[in-house]
Amino acid sequence: MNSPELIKYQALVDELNHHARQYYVLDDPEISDGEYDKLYRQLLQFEKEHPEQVSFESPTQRVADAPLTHFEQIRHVVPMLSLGNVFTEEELHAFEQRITKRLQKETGESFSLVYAAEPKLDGLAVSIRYEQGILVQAATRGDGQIGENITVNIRTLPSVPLKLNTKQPPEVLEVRGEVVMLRSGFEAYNSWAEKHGEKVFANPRNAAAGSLRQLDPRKTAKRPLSFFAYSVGELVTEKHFGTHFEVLEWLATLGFQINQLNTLVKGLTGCSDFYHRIGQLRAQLDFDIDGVVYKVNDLSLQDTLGFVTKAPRWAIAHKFPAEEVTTVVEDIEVQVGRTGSITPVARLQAVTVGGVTVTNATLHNEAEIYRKDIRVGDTVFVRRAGDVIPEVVKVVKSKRPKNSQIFKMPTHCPVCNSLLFKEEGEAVLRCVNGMDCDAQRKESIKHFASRKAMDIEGLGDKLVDQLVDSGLIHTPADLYQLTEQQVAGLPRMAEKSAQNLLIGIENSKKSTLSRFLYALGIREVGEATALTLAQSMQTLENIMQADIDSLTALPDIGQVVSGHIIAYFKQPQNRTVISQLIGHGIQWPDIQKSDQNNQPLQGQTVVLTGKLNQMTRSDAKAALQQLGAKVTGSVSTNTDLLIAGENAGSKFTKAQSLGIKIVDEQWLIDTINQR
Ligand code: I6G
Repeated sequence: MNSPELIKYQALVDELNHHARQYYVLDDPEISDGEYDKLYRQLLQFEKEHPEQVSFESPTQRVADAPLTHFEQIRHVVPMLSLGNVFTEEELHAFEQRITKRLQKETGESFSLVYAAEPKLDGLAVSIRYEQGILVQAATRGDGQIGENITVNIRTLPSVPLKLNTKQPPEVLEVRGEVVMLRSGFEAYNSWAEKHGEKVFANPRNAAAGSLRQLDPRKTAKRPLSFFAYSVGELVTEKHFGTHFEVLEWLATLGFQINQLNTLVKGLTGCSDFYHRIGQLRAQLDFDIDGVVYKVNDLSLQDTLGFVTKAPRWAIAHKFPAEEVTTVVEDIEVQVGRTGSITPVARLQAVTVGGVTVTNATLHNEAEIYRKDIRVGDTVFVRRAGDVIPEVVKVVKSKRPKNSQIFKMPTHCPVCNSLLFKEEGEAVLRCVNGMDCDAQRKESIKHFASRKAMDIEGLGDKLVDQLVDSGLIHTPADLYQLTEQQVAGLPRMAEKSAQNLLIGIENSKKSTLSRFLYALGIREVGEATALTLAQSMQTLENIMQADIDSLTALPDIGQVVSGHIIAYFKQPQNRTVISQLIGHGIQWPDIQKSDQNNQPLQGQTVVLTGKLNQMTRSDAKAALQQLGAKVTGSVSTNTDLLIAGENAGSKFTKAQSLGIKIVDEQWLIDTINQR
């Protein structure tokens, strides 16, 4: 392509991106659909003739043309926190009292606070990372520490810019927000799906979640998803912001969609008025919401307030009451979990609540049933809030049948009949028969195959039950010896499904050490612990041989978890299954060894503040991580070290008041050079 042609091509890319933004982000189209399609066809023609010149920004480049095998795990550099909740005006009042008191104590001043108020969208939280203005990664929230890499899917959303709309992009920007399927899009998608024999979704939230979890981005691209930005994670820029609202306004200029209903309010009255106004608008909105969010608008006050374990002190979600309906308890059964925990479950007369048909509700544990006095035959109120398992709120005593019986927990496991135990200080009863109990065996295999573990496509819960009941498998290792003939011979099993299952099993062999560890189902070893074990110890052999001292020396692993890990690897049958799995070809890439002896900041929590002169912030951060440090955004009692550049502000004073060691940029450079 000669250069005038290239210029014309780039202008066409820019023009199409501009119109897509007007349409999808600003809801203010400047041209008709037909005119847009005409320009798009011209672009396709150019690109067909000059494939070597295709720009990464071109709207044709949003959709990758090959499916993934599974989603890689990503640790969030800045954790994706959750929000505290309030349901009543009294709780909201207590929130404001708490934070104004704290601010007064910390600063000696009294405040009447301004809040940024916004509707709380009921979708999926994601984090989208830009480096030098280019979209490089997108991840789900996951458990807040570790999410899944959904970059190829997020790229297909027209409301997500592939390149930030600015000539001076920040070095790093992580934009956080919610992906939703608009109600209008949801209705249209479901009627299309019904006509074409595709899966119909129960509600827009499930539709958004299911669409982002598609391994084939070509399918995600067909789903009408929108992204609304609400905050930032890691941010490396020369720019300074005084308020949360300024950050949102900046995000809007960069090309992100910000909820039009966001506004600033004063004090409790402002919050409460906003809550009622949005509550009244709720039914008319084109997106589902489950409440509103208030955030202290002043960023320096946010800094002063800091965080509790997993949530900011300076923000709160004011939730709408969850829908409650009445139904009848037809039976109470107990379920045996993967680790033998016994959970009572109410079987209910089918009822629709929160847009979903509910037939079961958890009763948590024995004490909860007795406290609420729930009996078979009772009419009960059932609640389903967001994504959580439905629960029984209370019994309508006036409707209780005359001859109803108090529910009694069983003394023996309903599956293997062994005697149940309750450990001291625990609320739950347990079956301690381990893998000799068919229920625990099945649950362990389901966990092994699950999405965040070995991610075996095509192996649903019912199929695991069938495979165990028919005697085809006893352990996860047996999965890898199944033949198509065996699977196809199961009742109600189509040949195609049998083939798909074997492909899913084969694909799962390429895994990672952390997924494999998580899949083993060791008590209290969740995804984050599995990742810590894998990254710190690098090989399975090291982990299997680790003693209590080396395990408790790792971040966030205490005596109890270490005890479970050691006990697990001591059991000969567990070691046998592991060696069979590896013998069947399960493998993972080597983990890069970092020299622990050469990590002078190993295990330390470090905060960077102020302007650095000799290195960029992202280089400083990367260097600190290489030195073994965990880099966080705010100073607290957990901080070990503050690196203060020029004009360090409130973080400096806070670190001083907490007696935290403070060093300058030169100290960091000297430490790097001494390695
Ligand atoms: O503005 C928000 C909306 C929803 C949030 C948020 C959220 O969670 C679903 N979470 C956080 C941690 C923040 N803002 C800061």
